[in-house]
Amino acid sequence: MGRLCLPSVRFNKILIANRGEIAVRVICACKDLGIRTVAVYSEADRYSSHVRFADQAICIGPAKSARSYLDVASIISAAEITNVDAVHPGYGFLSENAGFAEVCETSGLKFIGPRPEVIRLMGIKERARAFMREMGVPVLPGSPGVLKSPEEALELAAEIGYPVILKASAGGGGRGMRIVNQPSELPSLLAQAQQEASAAFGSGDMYLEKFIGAPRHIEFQLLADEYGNVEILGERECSIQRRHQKLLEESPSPAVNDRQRAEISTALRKAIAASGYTNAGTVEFLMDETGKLYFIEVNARVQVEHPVSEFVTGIDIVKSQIRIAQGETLPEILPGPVTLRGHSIECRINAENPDTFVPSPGRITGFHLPGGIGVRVDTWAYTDCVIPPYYDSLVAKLVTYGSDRGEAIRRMQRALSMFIVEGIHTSIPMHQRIMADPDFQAGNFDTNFIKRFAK
Ligand code: MV4
Repeated sequence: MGRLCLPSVRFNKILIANRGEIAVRVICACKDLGIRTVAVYSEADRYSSHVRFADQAICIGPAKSARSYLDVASIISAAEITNVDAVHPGYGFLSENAGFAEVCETSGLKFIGPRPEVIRLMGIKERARAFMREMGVPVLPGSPGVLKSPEEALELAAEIGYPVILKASAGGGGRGMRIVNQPSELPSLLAQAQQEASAAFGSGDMYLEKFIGAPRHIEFQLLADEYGNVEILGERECSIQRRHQKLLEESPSPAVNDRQRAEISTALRKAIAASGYTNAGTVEFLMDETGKLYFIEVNARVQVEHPVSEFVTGIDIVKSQIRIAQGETLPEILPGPVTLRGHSIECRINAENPDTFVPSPGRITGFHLPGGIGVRVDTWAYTDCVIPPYYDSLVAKLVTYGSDRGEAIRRMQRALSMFIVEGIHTSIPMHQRIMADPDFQAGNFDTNFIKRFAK
């Protein structure tokens, strides 16, 4: 019996088109796979640890992202000079840029992510929404497509009931949204939002949804190979965030039960397979006050918070991304059926004032990492490193695992108390307050939770 021969290749060398902890995380996966690595860095990151840990490193430009980590020509040149087989985009920067994925492919480089046309489709939020609805994934009541006129918007809003939310088709992640409480406000808010969206995203297309005032943000992690196999790796609870910046994530969500998880996973497996989506991705949902889940958008990249899913599934998501891109099948990559076991929590340790959230770049003069059973730290920082002011303020991700949520919380409290960062402000004290909060401990919170912690 001959096994079906699939066109899988082995990468010899991968370029990581990113910086910080995620660049280090991708280097770890490459080392585990025996694949050599090329780091790219800006002039501000000459002494960053991703440069040190990669087999080769190339400077791609000045500190400003637009002239380095977002400079497609510089990155492609670096890939050609170093003769890599593939490019891992990490998160942020060029990770969801369909044009970049396309240039990689036309340059003979495998882009470790979905195909360009699928990235493009998922970036048009109203089309992703229509697609999911057709596939039987629950979506919020809303417009069938792009709003054609203020009159149509008023008609739809009257049917749905106020409040409604206007969203930019090309937006996402909270940009280009307007909440409308009554019909009288709608025409002017729509015009404002359209103008803002055209300026920011080059498209003023808007759509409309029923507004959920106190939602939980819950997202499902998936892996899809290049042969139509899809696996759902459970969900993450991401409601504790401020201004669309997540601060803490966990898996599983305290608000999702086994039946609901199974229902959503079944619907998503079918929808994702039909969409032609490949590699790793996340499907975001909002949970309303009655506990129902509604699709909102797809993130076509690996996310900051992927380690909590790794802890509860035992699956290395970044390694899986690389193996999928090599043409391997999910049955080859995954050890057996996907099961969720125990509980994991991630605290984002940011260089910022824990009360005001004001960024706090500068030199770390003293640094000690926690460890011990059930603790993982993903970081690029070290004693005497300098946090540049040009990029996001994520210094480390502190992730704990426990056999249940209580154990994961206690281990987080232990690890936070043993995490020492001197010379800059960090969000560690804020996380200590969250861990001690009775509502957090009870799993009783929504996206408005953090308002109580901001001064
Ligand atoms: C919503 C919403 C309420 N109702 N959509 C913000 C991020 C983007 N992905 C979608 N967002 C929201 N969409 C409807 N129909 C509230 C938000 C929202 C939010 C969502 C998740 C996490 C934090 C949030 C904070 C403010 C608003």
